[in-house]
Amino acid sequence: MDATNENSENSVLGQGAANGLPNDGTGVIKMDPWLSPFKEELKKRYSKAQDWIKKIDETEGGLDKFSRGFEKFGINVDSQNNITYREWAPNATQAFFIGDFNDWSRESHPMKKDPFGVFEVVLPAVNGEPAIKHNSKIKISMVLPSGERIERIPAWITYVTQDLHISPVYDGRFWNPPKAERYVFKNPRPKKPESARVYEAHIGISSPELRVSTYKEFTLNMLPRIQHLGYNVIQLMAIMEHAYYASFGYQINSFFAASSRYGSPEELKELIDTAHGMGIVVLLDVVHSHASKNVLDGLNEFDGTDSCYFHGGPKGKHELWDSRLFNYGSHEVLRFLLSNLRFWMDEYMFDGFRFDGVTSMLYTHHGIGTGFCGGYHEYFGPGVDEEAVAYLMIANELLHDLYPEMITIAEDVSGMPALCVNLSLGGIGFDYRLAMAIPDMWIKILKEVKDDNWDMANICFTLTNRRHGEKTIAYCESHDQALVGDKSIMMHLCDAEMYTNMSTLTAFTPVIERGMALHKMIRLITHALGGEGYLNFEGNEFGHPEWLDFPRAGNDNSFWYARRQFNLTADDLLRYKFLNEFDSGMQHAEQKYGWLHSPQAYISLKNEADKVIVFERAGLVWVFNFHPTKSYPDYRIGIEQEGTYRVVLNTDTKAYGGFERIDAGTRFFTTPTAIVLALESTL
Ligand SMILES: *[C@@H]1O[C@H](CO)[C@@H](O)[C@H](O)[C@H]1NC(C)=O
Ligand SMILES: *[C@@H]1O[C@H](CO)[C@@H](O)[C@H](O)[C@H]1NC(C)=O
Ligand SMILES: *[C@@H]1O[C@H](CO)[C@@H](O)[C@H](O)[C@H]1NC(C)=O
Ligand SMILES: *[C@@H]1O[C@H](CO)[C@@H](O)[C@H](O)[C@H]1NC(C)=O
Ligand SMILES: CC(=O)N[C@H]1CO[C@H](CO)[C@@H](O)[C@@H]1O
Repeated sequence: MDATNENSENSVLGQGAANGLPNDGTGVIKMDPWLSPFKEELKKRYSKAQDWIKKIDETEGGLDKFSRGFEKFGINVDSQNNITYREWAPNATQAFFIGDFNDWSRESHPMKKDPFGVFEVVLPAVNGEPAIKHNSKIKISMVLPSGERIERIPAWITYVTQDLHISPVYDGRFWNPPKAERYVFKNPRPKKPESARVYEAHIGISSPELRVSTYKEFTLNMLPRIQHLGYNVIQLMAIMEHAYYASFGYQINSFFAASSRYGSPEELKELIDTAHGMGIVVLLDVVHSHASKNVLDGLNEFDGTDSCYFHGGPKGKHELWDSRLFNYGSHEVLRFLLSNLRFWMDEYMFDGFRFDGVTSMLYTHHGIGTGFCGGYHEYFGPGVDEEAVAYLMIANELLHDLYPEMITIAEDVSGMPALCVNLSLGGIGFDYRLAMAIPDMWIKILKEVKDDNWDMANICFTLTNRRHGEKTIAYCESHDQALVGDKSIMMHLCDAEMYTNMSTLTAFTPVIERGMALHKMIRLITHALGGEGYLNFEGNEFGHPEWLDFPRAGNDNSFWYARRQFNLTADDLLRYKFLNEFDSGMQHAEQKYGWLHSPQAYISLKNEADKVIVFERAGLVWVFNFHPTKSYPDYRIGIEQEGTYRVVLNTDTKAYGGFERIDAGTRFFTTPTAIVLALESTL
């Protein structure tokens, strides 16, 4: 997008017309005629986004400039080391810049207020050096109309630290390392992967040790592991600074700060650059759905009022999450959030975002107490927060325009139509949505259904029930399933026997044998049928035991469950290594055959009595036998393309901890097993 382009409205939004489709937000009706009763609503949505863009063009010189708010707001250092600090705090009457640099004087550095509520102060360089030392502590002190004094951490601050020995309240820091200490990126961003194989990770838990792991350790230990497994996308959770570690990153207090728990900003840059060098793209979990209600070190009551960045009153509060809700209809909030996205892209070289809590953003009821049954009326009308919809439309359009290779993923449980369709057609513009119904299905089956009662048709239906023309990322379990009082799928399958019977020195028990087989099959069928992308939460690739629980008062601040026991796979005498190698085999097979970016599977057989599922995708034939006891020699299946097929992936192979009951030469497969066959000519 070009800031100087007078006509950027057309360059942004004119694509629909060029395709011969209506240029009014209703193009998506061509893809889904069921949307036609909502034509007027679609038009309204589209024109709301368009009006915003027009207004920003007129008042701010275009979206590009508008979304580089970090060049104007917060603390900026110019080429001659003058420091300028600007802050939007419309309801404060006076403001002062305070910190170590002026011995916290509440008088010495007053700021000037402009008619838009923006305070400004310039600190000229001292002998050519910045007037504030790198990493020293700073704050803003403000006077309210009542005369009351309040102190806040700058809203656009890029580094904050917490010293729990002194106080849980964060210190704002001026991050301005000398040139020699700044990380310099070496690798270009990799190309956007055709198939997204996503490894969802959390820096702090990424070691077996009972402490918070670091960016450095992740770079050193985790990146090679993820590369070996064959994932091409890393989705980093809990990076934006969050005051409460146990919130899993969901109570953000400083939106522009990378969490200092794991190390310095430069160390996070090194992590991302190193991943890029391996051809892996890195996505940030961005939380724009809500914010921490912290006042002293958050955005809450920033200028002393209940509103500022948020809606005032009950509309600005999320009851269940006990947090604040942004006012997406405010010009300055829009600047803050759009600039936040660009900051992570430009400063850290992230390759895109997983937008957290999209359902909460889209609806005024935030999805609380609402079951979405798929009736289209649920997606339009008064239940929808059209300001949030417009925000997400603009964010996606801006990002894809500036960074054509970037990826956005929506965490939405509601099934909002056109969420992953271009704005030019009237969509909200995400690349992918998460298939949140799939993990729910697996947990339900594992909790409630006996082995011989698994419903083949229902499994196939849930795995393939998705919107045509919109891409979905499938997963068996994410961090959610490990966190909310639940446990990992492997733990559901094997429970206490994981502690005693995973040794390769003892014979398979029936529970471990079945559990390992099903763990591989559940992943494989989800991978193959469930979407256009696949996601794994770190550790589950090798059947991580137990669950996640972060240190908090209720568990005596224990790290016991706030870690990932990667060394279980390094132990040659344990069976976890087989599950790990299977995951690697599965990802690499996808890399070779590209089923995720091939058209949906054609399911040729769902046999409830035999518990057999057969389908074809990407020219491969997939055969699953879920039967707990039966094997089928000489089972006949129909195949689209005749020829000689060979096994390319077999859950029962010895390398994956199986029995090798099917070898490539025979036509047998046995309980419970899955094989993937490819035409010999493609091997
Ligand atoms: C904030 O200031 C504006 C402009 O001075 C005023 O109109 C508004 O009522 C104030 N809001 C609050 C909550 O005090
Ligand atoms: C820095 O401040 C000095 C003194 O106010 C001023 O003369 C100079 O132009 C400023 N430098 C830049 C790059 O704006
Ligand atoms: C894994 O590492 C943890 C912590 O360093 C250690 O306590 C445990 O014994 C190790 N387990 C294995 C199987 O190596
Ligand atoms: C959506 O836009 C992207 C690029 O912005 C383009 O590659 C893609 O073909 C578009 N899709 C549709 C359905 O127009
Ligand atoms: C074969 C084997 O090691 N079986 C053990 C599985 O675990 C139980 C206790 O949970 C032991 O009693 C078995 O000996």
